[in-house]
Amino acid sequence: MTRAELIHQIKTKKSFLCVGLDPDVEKIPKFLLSEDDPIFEFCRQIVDATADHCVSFKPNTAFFEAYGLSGITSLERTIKYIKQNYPDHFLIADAKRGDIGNTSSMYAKAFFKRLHADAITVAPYMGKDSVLPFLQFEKKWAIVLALTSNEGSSDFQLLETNGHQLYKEVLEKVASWGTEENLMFVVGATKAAMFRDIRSIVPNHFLLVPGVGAQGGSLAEVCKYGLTKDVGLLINSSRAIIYASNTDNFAYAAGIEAEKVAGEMSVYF
Ligand code: NUP
Repeated sequence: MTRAELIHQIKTKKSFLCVGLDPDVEKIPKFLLSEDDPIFEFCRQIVDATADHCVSFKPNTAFFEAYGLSGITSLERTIKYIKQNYPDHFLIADAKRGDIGNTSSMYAKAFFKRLHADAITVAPYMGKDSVLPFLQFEKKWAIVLALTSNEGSSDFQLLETNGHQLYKEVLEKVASWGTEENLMFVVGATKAAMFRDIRSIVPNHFLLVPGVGAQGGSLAEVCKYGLTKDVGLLINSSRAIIYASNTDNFAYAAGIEAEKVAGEMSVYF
């Protein structure tokens, strides 16, 4: 998907919500467990119920890989279902890959060619040759971790280096490896106070922002400095939406929750 297509979707829907698909058999409604593929069935129903209110879906691969081969099949089926039924939604594989160049090339092939994801999250720790292979595919995106939402983000990302914090070095350097058409950054919603600094380094890049909902980040705080003229934000919420209820009406409840977040976003248009 191109940047222009993504922006068009966002402006048409007045939403920059990304629904995170983090399926967990311990948490999904029990009645789904009798299905042949409960994980896929859960995701399918969540996708159908929330698609009108979001512009993006983000399956986190860990929640599929945890079930081995059947989990990988559920992931493939989920992505295929989204691509077939909601081709205008931006599909992010949250896999946080990155390795020596030839290995990263295989990861890129796996997620872009085999799974047909639009984007993959990438850890920048191994440097330029580990990130570049993800930037070689037309209309595909690398979303590089800059300042993550978790507590441990301060262990490395906030360390002073070259006169500023490491995450700023990541933003500056990685931005020079790609373009605003194929590169985004992950910045946690729990780090809203830092968005002003972040926008001074990457004024136009899209930011994928997890951490609202279950992790307590504030949409309004993120928007204050994070929004650009092209919106420039994809705000992810996973648990708060997909586990809004675990009754028979779980999908409906997820839809209501997604609609609520999208409603909060609509005031910015
Ligand atoms: O910094 C990050 N924080 C984060 O939570 C980068 C991420 N990719 N994530 C992911 O976003 C996390 O692994 C999970 O899939 C989702 C947030 O889920 P929730 O807290 O909204 O349930």
